[in-house]
Amino acid sequence: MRTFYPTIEPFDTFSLPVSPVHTLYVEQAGNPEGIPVIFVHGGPGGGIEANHRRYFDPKKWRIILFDQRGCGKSTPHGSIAENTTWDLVADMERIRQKLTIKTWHVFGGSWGSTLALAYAEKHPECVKSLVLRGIFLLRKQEINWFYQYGASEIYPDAWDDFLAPIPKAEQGNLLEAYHQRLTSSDPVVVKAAAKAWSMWEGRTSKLIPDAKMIENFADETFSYAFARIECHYFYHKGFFGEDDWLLKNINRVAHIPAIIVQGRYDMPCPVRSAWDLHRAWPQSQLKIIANAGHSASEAGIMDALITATDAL
Ligand code: STX
Repeated sequence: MRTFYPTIEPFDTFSLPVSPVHTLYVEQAGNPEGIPVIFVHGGPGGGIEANHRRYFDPKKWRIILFDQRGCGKSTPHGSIAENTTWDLVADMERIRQKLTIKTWHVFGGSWGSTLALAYAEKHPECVKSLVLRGIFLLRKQEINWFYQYGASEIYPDAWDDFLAPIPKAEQGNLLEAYHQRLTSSDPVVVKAAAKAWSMWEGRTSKLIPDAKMIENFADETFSYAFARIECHYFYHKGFFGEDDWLLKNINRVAHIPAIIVQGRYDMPCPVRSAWDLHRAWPQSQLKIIANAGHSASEAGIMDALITATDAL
């Protein structure tokens, strides 16, 4: 089984203003002369971590990572103004141009798979390959599964805590109820809702619960951006206009080599979506990990992801 490459520090970090509101944090690690790869993090609102650099051989790759609008070290923290899928796609182009990179490989998991696909379908000529994990197409059925009914049947204990901040009368539409609270002008209301929203995902993201990871999801600063930005994107249906936008436009990336890695027991992003994507995109390679959930750091998922980046 492949495991993480050694810890590395970035050789370059910078701030990139991308709109009157937002400035992004961007970093480069690995080999400055290496093959460019852009790492697309999850959430939306999750931010990058030092371990995200470790899915790539640092001798081979020029690894580019950035915090998407409103999260991690990007500013303003938790802002949902001027923050849509298409803003983030445009930001990736801004980063590519700023670094004078012609084409790059794109690596993303969970929401990172959503954004990577949206980017590739808009700018296929810039994309050399896609490595996608924990496929999330942001369709109504996926939002409903995780935030209304489905995953609730497998984690009823964690689900009760997710319901707790919402009165019974509003539980028929939890996305709406959470959206209202996460955009409230009362910081106490926002804070409680953000923690409950984020904990639900933290508690369901690994096949075997991981106390350290759950603690990270509960963190006040992290959960504020993560919950507000996720809920904003999901409430607006990912800004896709059509439920099936990513699948309908798959022909635009059909020729690009793609590896899909998916945990069989992924709760936030059930394997159905990886299957639907693979069926719509026969040239893609799908690897279902029999003993894994959602997280990129689970052993089988990590093994498949590093095997994939080594093979490219
Ligand atoms: N939301 C799942 C997602 O993108 C659809 C995601 N889950 N956890 C993460 O992202 C982080 C580990 C990046 C926080």
